[in-house]
Amino acid sequence: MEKNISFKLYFISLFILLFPVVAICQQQPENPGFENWEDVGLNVDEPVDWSSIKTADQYGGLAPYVWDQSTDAHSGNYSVKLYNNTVLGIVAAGTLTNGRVHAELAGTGYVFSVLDDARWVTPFTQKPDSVVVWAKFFPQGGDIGQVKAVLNTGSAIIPDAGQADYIALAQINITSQTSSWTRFSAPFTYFNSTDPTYILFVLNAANENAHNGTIAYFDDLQLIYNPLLLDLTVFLQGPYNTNKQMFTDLNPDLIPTSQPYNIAPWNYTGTETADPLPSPDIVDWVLVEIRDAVSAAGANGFTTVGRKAGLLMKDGSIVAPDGISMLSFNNYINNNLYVVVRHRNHLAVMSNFALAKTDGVYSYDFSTASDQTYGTTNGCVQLNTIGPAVWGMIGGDGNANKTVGTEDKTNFWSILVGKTGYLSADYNLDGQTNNPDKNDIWLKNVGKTGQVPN
Ligand SMILES: [Ca+2]
Ligand SMILES: [Ca+2]
Ligand SMILES: [Ca+2]
Repeated sequence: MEKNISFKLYFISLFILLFPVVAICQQQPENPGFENWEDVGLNVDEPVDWSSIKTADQYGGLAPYVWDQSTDAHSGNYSVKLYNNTVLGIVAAGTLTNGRVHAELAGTGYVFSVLDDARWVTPFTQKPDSVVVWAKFFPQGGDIGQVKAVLNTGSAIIPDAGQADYIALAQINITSQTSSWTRFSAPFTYFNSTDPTYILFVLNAANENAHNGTIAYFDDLQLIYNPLLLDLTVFLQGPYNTNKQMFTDLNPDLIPTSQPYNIAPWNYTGTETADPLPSPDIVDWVLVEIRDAVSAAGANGFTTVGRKAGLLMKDGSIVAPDGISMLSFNNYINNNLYVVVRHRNHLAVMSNFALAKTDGVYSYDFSTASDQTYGTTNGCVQLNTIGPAVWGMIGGDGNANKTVGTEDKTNFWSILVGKTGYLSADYNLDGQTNNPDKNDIWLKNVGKTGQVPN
């Protein structure tokens, strides 16, 4: 109780600190369920933000109807029905695009974006992992139903053997009759690291040499973004033992089964629990924060896009509350990803470098060098004296105010000394507050300040 009271008194001023968790939404296609339709002066309405060959840049008047609104929907009220149709002896393929159709009387039409006309272009800046559509398909003569999505820089067309201005392409092929609504997906293949500016889709009832009578129904187009997975390694000075291992003295009796960061100054309301604790190797809970910024210096608190509580293992890895999985975030990073790791009585650390993604996982090891931590030697401490240096988080901040100061002794350690439990002044995490916490941890660090940008 004493701890809680002093905590609250001390942190009145810190309550004003905000942790704005800004949700950067994952961009999706326009009108992806084909629920909204508009009269564009034709016998058949078009889905809003989509167009077909009657609104092509030329020959629209000659073109047959190859699309329709269908009440046979996967969800909602409508789907789009595309069908191959013959006029003047030529079979036109059922086609729909978020760009515009360029029609030719014979041979090679294509779809393209009209950059200065919102009807025929879709600005798009993110990098999805795959595209999904629900479809029913009734082919004739070997037709293949297709959905193609191209991330591009604005002048791309589909099809284009040279793939000019393509950044990524995803292509779904539906190769056989599919009588009930079925989910199809295809991954994006990225050709370079350029950021996209537009996305261009084309949905077709035929690949090439369309056969009359083929019908395709499409609904619920969706872009999929894989979860952001973190593989982090960090050590706490307090429980550090040797050889990149930490003691686990709080485990299992003293570590709470719910994440402990639901109080000031963290005010993290996540519902992570680990009951029972899934591993004897757990050292303690940590709070992991992801920031989306151009540079480390610019990665202040306002760039925070997500927070999760995780379990710190004795080998320095941080895992999800199940004790096995990597921490996972459903966030899209627009700029660069920086990671902050917080512990209840150590100074928080932030990655000095943007995290790189390898095989779908963002990995970062704070322990290998001091410059892995933002602020370098001001923000971390060397944990060993022999062998390759191991760097870790600075202990002794009992009131979690970003500074190891006198109050961490007088207002926390002095009050709790002699007590056993999960205590803020148990700086070496052995379950007791006593002289080693003061002499071995706090005293060595007094005056140090956390380097994570506010
Ligand atoms: Ca629909
Ligand atoms: Ca402090
Ligand atoms: Ca202790």
